[in-house]
Amino acid sequence: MAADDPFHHLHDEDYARPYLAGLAGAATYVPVNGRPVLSLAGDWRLTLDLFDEGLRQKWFALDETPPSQWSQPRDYEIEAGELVPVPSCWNLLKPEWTYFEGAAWYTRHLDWQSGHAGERAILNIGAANYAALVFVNGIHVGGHRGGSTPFSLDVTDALRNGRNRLQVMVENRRSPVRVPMQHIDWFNYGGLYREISLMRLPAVFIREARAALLPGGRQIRFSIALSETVDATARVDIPELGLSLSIAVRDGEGEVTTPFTGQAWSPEAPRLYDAVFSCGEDRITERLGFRTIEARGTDILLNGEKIWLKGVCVHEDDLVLGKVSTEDDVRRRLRHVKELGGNFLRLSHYPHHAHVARIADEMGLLLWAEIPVYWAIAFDNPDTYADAENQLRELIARDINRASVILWGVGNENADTDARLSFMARLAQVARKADPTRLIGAACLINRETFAIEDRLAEHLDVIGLNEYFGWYEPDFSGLDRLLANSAPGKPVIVSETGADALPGHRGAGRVLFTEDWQAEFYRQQVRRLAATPYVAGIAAWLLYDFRTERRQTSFQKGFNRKGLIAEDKTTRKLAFAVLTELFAEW
Ligand code: GCB
Repeated sequence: MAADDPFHHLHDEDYARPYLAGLAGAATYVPVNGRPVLSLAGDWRLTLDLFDEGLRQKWFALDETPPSQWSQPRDYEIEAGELVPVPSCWNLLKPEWTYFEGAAWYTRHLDWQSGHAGERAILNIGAANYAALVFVNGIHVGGHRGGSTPFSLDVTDALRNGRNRLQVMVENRRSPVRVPMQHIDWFNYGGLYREISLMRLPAVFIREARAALLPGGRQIRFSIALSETVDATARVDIPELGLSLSIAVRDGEGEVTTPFTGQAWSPEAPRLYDAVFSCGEDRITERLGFRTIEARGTDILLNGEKIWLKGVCVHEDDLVLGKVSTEDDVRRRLRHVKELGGNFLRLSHYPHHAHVARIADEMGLLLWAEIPVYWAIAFDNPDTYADAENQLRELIARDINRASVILWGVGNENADTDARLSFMARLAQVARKADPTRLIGAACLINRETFAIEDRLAEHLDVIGLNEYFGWYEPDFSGLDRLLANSAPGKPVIVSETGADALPGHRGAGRVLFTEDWQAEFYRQQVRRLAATPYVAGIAAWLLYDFRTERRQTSFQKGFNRKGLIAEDKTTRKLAFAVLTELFAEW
């Protein structure tokens, strides 16, 4: 069939193949980190595309002649799209879009003038759930998969001086081979829901700049990687520490180690230092905290001293904004953890917005950051593995310099099969190699046969996360007593989830499910037992706020998971909030 046949696309089910190549990933990621950018936030045109007509018919290649001058009928017209704000989640923009799972085309124009010869134009997208394809002036410049990590595309060659058209196709279908897969306990928001911007960089730029306090806490190592394998001299300056060092770069990489004379970062004293990394004309800024974290025996040590992690889990979810996290919302979230008397937050179950770790650095909170290797991932699928590994590397690359992040989580509640073991052990190795300065963990399940905290993955982890719901999904606490007595994990255990649902205002005595009273009593029973168990180094209560999830449809739930200590309005505190505050103060 000839390609100029107007009906050709009706018979081509292989239409997506050309766009599988050119995916951005951790290796092509370029952090913004204080560089000047042209923000592309604001109004975009959005057209939903349930049947993938955009790729089938190549909507991106259409010119912009007005409809009155079309020589052939079309199914796409930029101006016919809805005007929507970016960042946003489309589900919350129109009632009829609430449950939309499919592709959608974002389009906007921008003016651009090229600068110095050799200059690169880098497009940064904070996140697009789940997959994205990017077109500049009708040219396919690349794509990305993974719904919560940032990516960068070099669009220099597709841009022209003057007016340019930028199109991003975002697609959020759930699928058994994605990460996460189709069965999740949260809402599947879609869209360009984090910042998007364009920046100019010199021909050779800083791809990565790291700073880490080495074990022992006496030396800092700075390292730098450039975009090209060249020799150069880079610099790092931290005026408050009196540091001004040059870094010899060979074949694009260099590092320098120097004594640390400052004050260590901790939740009680979250001391940050302004740092500048530079090389040639390129310059990035960072606010750095310096601390060590390690697991020794069954203890977790922060700056060499034992610490108990007391905290909560939280989803990135908002009644009005969905997955969009504003800075105010993040600050409120972290203030609530502080009010609980907590020092710890688990960012479940996927990478949260980059400013969470920045603000946690400032406010002094310790973070567990993870990728959505959740429940029944296609562990025997090599392409699924590649996607998960890339998401992990992108998360690490983005947050590598955040003092608040102490642990990389490689999965949540995955059955202990051989395929899962090799998949997740590999992820743990990747994380450890990419970042030897943090703990590696995963939220594990109980071994039901031995009724103990035993998981074959544990030997690859520094910290065992344990999700347990004795008193909620399991009727009483005797099982917890048995489990804790039966287990000798030999490593620190963080109870990475425990909790009970409560509908605000629903009251009752005894074990009446969905009451505030039972949720409060649940925490009394749990924390009493966990605090008395020497190998338990921390608790992350499930969870801070009620959140949307379509799996939950009783009259108590109505589309929400009600295990929040605070309702979905982020204001109404349940009884358990005060109870847990007291329990944390006593522990
Ligand atoms: C879990 C999951 C979490 C759920 C929670 C619950 O174990 O890890 O994603 O939302 O239980 O509320 O059942």
